[in-house]
Order: sequence, then C-alpha cells, then structure tokens
Amino acid sequence: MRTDTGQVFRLEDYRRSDYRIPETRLAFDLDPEQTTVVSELVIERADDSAAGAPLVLDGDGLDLVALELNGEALGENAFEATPDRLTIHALPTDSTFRLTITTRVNPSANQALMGLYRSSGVYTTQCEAEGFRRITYYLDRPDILSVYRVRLEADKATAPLLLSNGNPVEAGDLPGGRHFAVWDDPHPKPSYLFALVAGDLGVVTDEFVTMSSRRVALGIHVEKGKEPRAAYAMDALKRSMKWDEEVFGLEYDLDVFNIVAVSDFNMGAMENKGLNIFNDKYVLADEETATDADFANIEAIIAHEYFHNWTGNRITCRDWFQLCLKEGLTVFRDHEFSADQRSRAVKRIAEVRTLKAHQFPEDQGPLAHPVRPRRYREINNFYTATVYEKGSEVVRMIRTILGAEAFRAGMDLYFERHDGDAATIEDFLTVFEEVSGRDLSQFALWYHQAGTPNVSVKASHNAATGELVLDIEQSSPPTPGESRKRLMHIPLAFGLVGPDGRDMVWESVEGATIEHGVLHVRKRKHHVRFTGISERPRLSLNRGFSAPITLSVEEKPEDRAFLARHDGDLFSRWQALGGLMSDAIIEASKHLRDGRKAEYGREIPELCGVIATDDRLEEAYRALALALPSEADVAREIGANIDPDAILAARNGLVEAIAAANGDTFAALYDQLADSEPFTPDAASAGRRSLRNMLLDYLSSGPGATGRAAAQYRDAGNMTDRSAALSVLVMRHPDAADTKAALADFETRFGDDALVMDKWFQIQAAAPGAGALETVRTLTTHPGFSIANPNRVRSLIGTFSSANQTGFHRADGEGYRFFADIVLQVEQRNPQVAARLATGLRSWRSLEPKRKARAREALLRIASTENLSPDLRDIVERTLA
Ligand code: 0A1
Ligand code: ZN
Repeated sequence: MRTDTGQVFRLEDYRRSDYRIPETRLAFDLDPEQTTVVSELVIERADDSAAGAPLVLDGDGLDLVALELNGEALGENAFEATPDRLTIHALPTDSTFRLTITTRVNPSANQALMGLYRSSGVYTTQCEAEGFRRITYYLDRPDILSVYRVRLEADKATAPLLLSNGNPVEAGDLPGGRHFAVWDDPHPKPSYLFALVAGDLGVVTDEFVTMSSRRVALGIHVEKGKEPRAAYAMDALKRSMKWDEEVFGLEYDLDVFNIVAVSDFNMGAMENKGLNIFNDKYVLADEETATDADFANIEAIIAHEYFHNWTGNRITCRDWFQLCLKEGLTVFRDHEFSADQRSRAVKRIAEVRTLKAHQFPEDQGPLAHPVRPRRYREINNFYTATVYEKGSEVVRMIRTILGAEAFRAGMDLYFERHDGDAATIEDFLTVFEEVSGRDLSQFALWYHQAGTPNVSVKASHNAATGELVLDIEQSSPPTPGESRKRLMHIPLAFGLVGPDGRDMVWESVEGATIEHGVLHVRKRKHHVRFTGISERPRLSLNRGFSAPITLSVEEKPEDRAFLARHDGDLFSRWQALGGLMSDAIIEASKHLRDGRKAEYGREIPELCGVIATDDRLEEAYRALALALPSEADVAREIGANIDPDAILAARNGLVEAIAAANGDTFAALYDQLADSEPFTPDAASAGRRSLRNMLLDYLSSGPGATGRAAAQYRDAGNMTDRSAALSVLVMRHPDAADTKAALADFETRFGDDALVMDKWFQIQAAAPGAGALETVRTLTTHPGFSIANPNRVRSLIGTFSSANQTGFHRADGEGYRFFADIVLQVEQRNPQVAARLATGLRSWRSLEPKRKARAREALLRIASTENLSPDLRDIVERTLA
C-alpha cells in the first residue's frame, strides 16, 4: 500500500506533457496471481524544446519485467525503475520512438479494487482516476489521449468472455486450453477510460439502431443465473441512447456497447469507453429483490454512464481539477433524463433533498472545496457531492440564466468545438458566453468559490401606494482557506403569491434585473421596488431551487402555511411545508432539552391531512410532502451544539401528532392504495407505493402498533413493500416479537443473496436507541458481512454513521470508537473506501461539547496511526484542521 508522500497538486502548476502517446498496444496474459502485461507505446516528443527531457512514466507498486526501446533491450544505465516511476534518460533524437514495457501484476492480491483485480473469479479493472498506473507504467493523466489496441489471453474454461474497449476485431483458440481476443478502440482516450473484463458470466443482449441507422450490439453481462434481473437495466440503456439523440443530438459511436456488473466495486459505476463497469447493485433488479428506489437508481446510473460517452469520453478533462467538467455536466444530464422519464416536480424535490443531505454539510464543514478545486493531495477524495451535485446545479443555473434555447446552442458549440479535446471549465463557460453574448465572469465564481451562499430577504408592503420593497442581501460564510468571499451571481426564481394563490403581476420594478421570473442577485444588496401590488403578497422564493443557497426570510408561520397550501409552484409548496416541519421540530427539541413538554400545534397535522388526500397531486409528490425532514436535516438547520437525542424525540413527537390527527384518514387511504395490479416499476405505480408506505409509517407510530406493518410484511408481493414494512417495524418497534419474526424471515428468504441482505443490514443499522451500537457490532460478525466488500461496509457501517444519529453519536463516544476501529480495518485493504467512510465524522464540530470532544478523540486516533494511506490521511487531517 502506498503511504503518504505529503505531495500537494495545484491547479496553477499544470503543464502540458513533453511527450504524447498516439498509440498504445496492450497484451494481457491473464493469470489469477501472475498476469503479464506487455505495453507497446508509440511515443512522440511534443515539440523540439522537449529534446533531452527525460521521459517520466507513472507507476504504482509495479514490478518491471522487461523494457525495450525501438525493439532493443535498454541498458541498465539508460533508465531507472521504481515501483512508482519509470524514468528513461537516454532517448533517441528522433521525434517518435517505440517503447515496450513488460510488467507483472497479481490481480487476486488486489483488495484496493484499483487497477486490475478479481471479483468473484472475474478479472476486471478500475482505472479512474489513477488506477492505470497499477497495471503498467504510463503517462497516466487525462490529457494524454491515445488509440488503444488490446489483446487478451486467458484460460478458456474459466474466462470464456474477453472484453475491452472499442470494437472486437479478432478471437481464437490457443494451445493449453487458452484463448484470445483482440479489441480495437478507434477513439483516442485517456488511460483512465481503459478497461478489460475476463470471466464466465451470463449475458442479456439487444440491439439499438441509432439515428443515422447504425446498428449497435448491446450486452449486459451479469453473474450466471441473474440474467432476468438485467432486463430493466437494458431497457434503461436503450431509453438513454434514444434520449441523448433526441434531447442533445448525440449519437453512439461504436459497433458494440457492453456493461458488466461486478460485486466488488468502490463506487457506483464507471464509464470506460464502450465497456461500462458497474457495481452490480446498480444493474440487477426485479420486483422480488429490488425496491422502487433501486429501479430509479439503476435508470439514473445507467443513463449517467452512457451519457459520459460524450460528456467525459469524447470530450474529457485536461487535468483532475476539471473533474466537474464531466461529472457536474453528466449529473445534470442524468437528472434531466430522469425528469423526462418520470415526474419533473418529484424528481426536482428528490434532487434537492440529496443535495441538502450530502452537499450542504460538505460545503458547511471542514471538507468544503470549490466545484473546481485548486489543490488536492489525493484525487480519489474529490469525487464528492460538491463536484457532482453542486457541479450539476451550476450547469442548471447556466440554463436558467441563458434560457433553454441558448443553453442548447452552447452545448452544440461545446461538442462541435471540443470533440476529441481534454478541456477545461473555461472552455465550457466560453461557449455559453459566445452563444448568448453574456458575461459569465461573475457567474464563474460558482466554480471557484466554496461554501453555500446565503440570501436574506426582507419585505415591506404599502397598501396605500401599492409598493412592495424587497431588501435582498447576499453573504457567503468563510470556508477553509477562503476567509473572504466575493459577490456571486445568484439567479433567484420567485413569485409574489396573491391572496387567491395566484402569482401577482407588477406594473414596474427597479433595483434588480428580472427576466422570466428570475431575479438576478449580483450585488451585496439590492433594494428592489415593485409597483402595482395592491395587496400584501407572500414571497415564494428560490422556486425550483434555482440556486443552491440557503435563504433567511423574515416570514410569519401563517404565510408559510399559506404557501404550503396554495403556491402554484409545487416545489415551493413542498419547501414551505418542509420549513414549517423543520421549525416545529427545532422548537420542540429546545423544549425537550429544557425539560419542558413539546407542543406541535394544529397547522402541520392539518396540512398533512389536506395534502395526503388531495388527488390533484401525484402520489409520489404527496409522499415527499409527508416525509418529515430527517434528523440530520434538522441537525444541519440547527447548526451548532447539537443533541441528537433531543432531535429524535422531537421528530417522533411530530410524527405522533400528525398520526393522531389523521389516523382514520390515513388508514382509509392506506387501504385504498393497496395494489391490485401486478407489479410494474413505472413512476406512477412506484408513487402509489411510496405514499402507502409513508402512511404505514405514521399508522405504526403508536405504542404496540405493529399489526399493519407485520401484515404488510407477510403479504408483500414485492421488495418495496416488504422492505418498507420491515423498516417500519425495526425503526418504530425494535423489540417487538413481530419485528424479530420479520427479521428472521427476511434472513431465511434472502440469506444467499448478498445485495438483498444489504437491505437487511441497512435497516438494522439505522434503528435508533440505546442498543444500536451493539446490534451493529454483532452484525459485523454475521456470515453475510465482509469487511472486504464495499457494498457490505457501506450498508452496515456507512448507514450507521450517516443515518443513525442517536446510535452513532452515542453520548459516551462508544459509537465513534467503534467507527474508528472499523475505518482502520477497512483501510488495511481498501484506502479509498476507508477515506470515504471517514467523512462520516465531517460535521463533528457542530455537536454539543461532550460528543464533540469524543468525536475529536476518535479522529485523532486515526490521524496518529502509523503508515496511513494518503487517502485516509488527507480526509482526517482536513477534518481536524
Ligand atoms: N466516473 C465515475 C465515477 C468513478 C470514479 C472513480 C472510481 O474509482 C473506483 C470509480 C468510478 C462516474 O462518475 O460514474
Ligand atoms: Zn460520472
């Protein structure tokens, strides 16, 4: 394992390479323990000024077997090879030469899951960001684009399937039970997009005919016997291919497109050219084993990886500082795809919930960084919610500012101008400036400045003059390394909601530019004066979450309640109701901390009843509206001196108050929503199930109320209903006999299916209460758990740290101690997963003093461990700084 060199990479240090690699030929002689890799590179000097410059190739833990230059072995003095670098001093004077490098790697010993490794007997690779250098020495940087030809050779019985990027060109049998295949990828690509797969897998095939009538052979390869579970992924793939043609005019560019599902994978999936490799969790689904949320994730991730073919592969990143160029844009594209396939309003709410749950805490804590970071120690730690989710919000804001038409023109220009390039954020912004004639220099700060801006709004209305004045002020809190912030360009979509619930129309406005319902906040303060507003409006602000900001508005609860009932913008209705709920929980938690009784009032329970039964609203929307803010959401709103026990008690109190006021209505609706049709994963059916399961939670909140959930568990015809019932039982009635019986039944039914058992681990890891830690500790010894498998670790330990506020943040600090032990154990095998897990402690500073001290101790213990990997050291040191 690599240990920390302490090296910091800086954006301003970018230099073009002295050498290029126009052609790469790889030959893999695959063996579980001793795989030989022969890499034949055509190398070109970039220009004459590079004459005499040594060639320095990246490596990571490599074992050099042989080295030839233009077909002749290199003398010992001509080069220097360490596991992490190959330096060649004596180079020919010709501008082009051929280098042949032979390395040997052990795929079975690779538990970091970067480079070439084996997962359940299948050879597979992961090269983003810097995994290729664990296979062979190379200029392993995204601006080195090369055409690849790959020859794979392996045992035919155990690896009948041999895949790589591009198109298949040759295959055949060899002596000794071996066989080979040759793949050719005509599109120049960076090394991080290289992939191979070799193994014995089942396959689902199909075909897609592109808009210019080219036939593409599609294959999804999964564990044998699981082929039927790949049908939904195939359907999602074809819909993605079609959508990219229709919405962006982008066509697929090879004869084949393969997806392979593997069960050991550090992330969700990887967009290798023509050969996407997936965490099997995001491919395999059927009604008995996957929830509606799984289906939606599969659809989104299949689309995301496919969309990378243009935004990421055809146009890649110049360097890793530009990661958001491909990731933010591709997330935006997959969001738009899902919105088109499902319900736009529901999708937008789900996106904002994810952003607030993952990106806001990152931006508001010690790990805050700009969407385009300026420095990093370990690039693996920058595959973050900020780069992905906030990166997508920034692209969305560009579209909001430009309008849909100019945005599309900008995208067209981007593809036309930069196809085949390793590009930058500046290149991206320039195309939009050119097509729109707008100056986006202030807007560009969204890429460069970290932190969540706040916009405060004060309104005063004069009924006599019909004048409405909004005093708007922006501010951005300091973040690590950025104490002074510059003023942002914030597109704030808004409406002035009149007494009849309709948007009011003003006569004139001064003090800010307003276009198509969007007010452009660009200065520190705007004094905005509207005329012709005869009655006091309610302010519906940041509609559709037009900007990823926090809002401070002096507003009466009754105005919020009015908006929650009447705002014509569905997103804002949801936002208003969520705000009321959050305030109520915060207020109640204060009371409970002071030993007083919590009061919840009548407004929220009444509103929940109204929304639940409003059949003009989609069921999925009603379910989202009824979902209370999570304990973590409330903690973030409170911001400091957090006591998770008080938040949980306050939140449960509100659940019970809502249930008490609506028991009969909810029960009738629950019965009415029972599925009579056979299962389909479409959005409307999934919406019905989500509303019904939300109601089940309320209906099961009282003491001893296990009957309905136990019955639903027993009768469930699909995993959505079954796991929802199990979760309600475990969360609401952890010690009940019904709960124990359901948990045992689930284990009996699905004990052999690791992906389904992840749900069983997850549900138990989230259960609050004094016994939570012991439950999780015991589950680490369950035969289905494995510390070496990222999905198992995330399900049990990741869920415990992120979704079990009271168990993880136990007042005595035992939760943190256990967590630190596990992080260090995971790190022994897989530093990348350990580092990501460790971010579970990033908000430690906002805890109440005792918990804060204990969390710090746990972080310090990790930090003082010897030989820490660069990945984990980087996270803990930044978290503690
Ligand atoms: N580019 C991928 C994400 C990814 C990044 C690193 C990985 O290393 C284990 C794997 C995948 C995506 O955005 O889907
Ligand atoms: Zn991506």
